[in-house]
Amino acid sequence: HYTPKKEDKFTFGLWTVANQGRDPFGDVVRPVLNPIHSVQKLSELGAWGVNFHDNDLVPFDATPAQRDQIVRDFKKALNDYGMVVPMATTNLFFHPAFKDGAFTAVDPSVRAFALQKTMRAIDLGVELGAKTYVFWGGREGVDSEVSKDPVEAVKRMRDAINFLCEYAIDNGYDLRFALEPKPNEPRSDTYFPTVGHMLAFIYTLDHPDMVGVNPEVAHEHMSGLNFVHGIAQALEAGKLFHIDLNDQKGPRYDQDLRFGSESIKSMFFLVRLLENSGYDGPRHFDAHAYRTEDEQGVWDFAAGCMRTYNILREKARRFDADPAVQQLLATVNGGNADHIALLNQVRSGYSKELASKLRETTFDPTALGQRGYQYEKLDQLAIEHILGVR
Ligand code: GLT
Ligand code: MN
Ligand code: MN
Ligand code: MN
Repeated sequence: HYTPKKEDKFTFGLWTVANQGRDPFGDVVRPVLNPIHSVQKLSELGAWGVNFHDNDLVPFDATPAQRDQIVRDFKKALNDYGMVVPMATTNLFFHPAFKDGAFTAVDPSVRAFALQKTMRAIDLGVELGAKTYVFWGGREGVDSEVSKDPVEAVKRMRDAINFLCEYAIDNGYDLRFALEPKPNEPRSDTYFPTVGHMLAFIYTLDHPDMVGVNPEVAHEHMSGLNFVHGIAQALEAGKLFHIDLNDQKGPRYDQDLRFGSESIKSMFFLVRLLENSGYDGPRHFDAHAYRTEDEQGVWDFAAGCMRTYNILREKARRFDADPAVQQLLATVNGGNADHIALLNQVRSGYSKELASKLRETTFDPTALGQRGYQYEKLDQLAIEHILGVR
């Protein structure tokens, strides 16, 4: 039952399996993958859908007639192989025109061109069924602080997102936007570097309800942050519109490793959180195969991402069902009944009576300081589940 099924809602970016292994020090190592071939292979492996940048599907310089032919063929492939396109996005980072960014570039022609390219890419995504539209900052940032006014950059990003929200509404599109943070790379500093920065920005927009986040494991780890906590805050705010699953070794360059291949413990808690939260969006993988792999290695990579997710999901279920875990968790979360009642009132809202009740309550800080929390025992149980001995 680790075998991926459509109802698991696994998706891959066309750019992930088609990654040819180019890096700053070496050229491509794998041939171009035809998007239709990727759709077929991913479907056979049990994926639910694919996502794409405009130019993963339609080349940057395609004519309108070529575009329409590509869309027709791709639609047929989706239909033939029973695949969906839940998300789409824009490539605003590859072409040299975007070397200083897109929506925040200093050159007004670049900023206006970026809006035009995104409107067209939104049309393309919606035509193929996308319900979520991702904005990854790409080159929105600086190498030298002298180059841009960082306050103006925030305003420019807001102008762009507000305008594009209106564009989607005006066209009657059933579409939500998901903003994807990353702290650096390809620029040495990117604006809106973390989930927290993005969440704060969203509430300054004209349509905050339409906009959420698309956090990526590797990107938060690059900032040295706890990904599970970032996801929890996004979920609690109703803002987890999409998620980019992969893995990463510490705060380095963006490694986009196979999901669950490195940070096994935090990925266990991530999957447990996602599954228990009722999140029902795509489980999207934004990762790629090692540069050492040939095409077969790419499909091994894709199968591995999905299989590891399902293994962790099963482990999380068993962990939560383990009586020893349940008993310890109940003990840990229990406590003084009067104080529980007080705190329930705190959550329901302030009152003068409650404030004076709280002021008059007596506590025993010495006893509180002497308490043992049994987290060693609890954590060891988690480790034993993860390592497969329970
Ligand atoms: C690129 C980037 C990813 C983004 C993709 C969407 S493109 O691969 O590294 O993190 O999610 O633009
Ligand atoms: Mn990503
Ligand atoms: Mn990444
Ligand atoms: Mn990436």
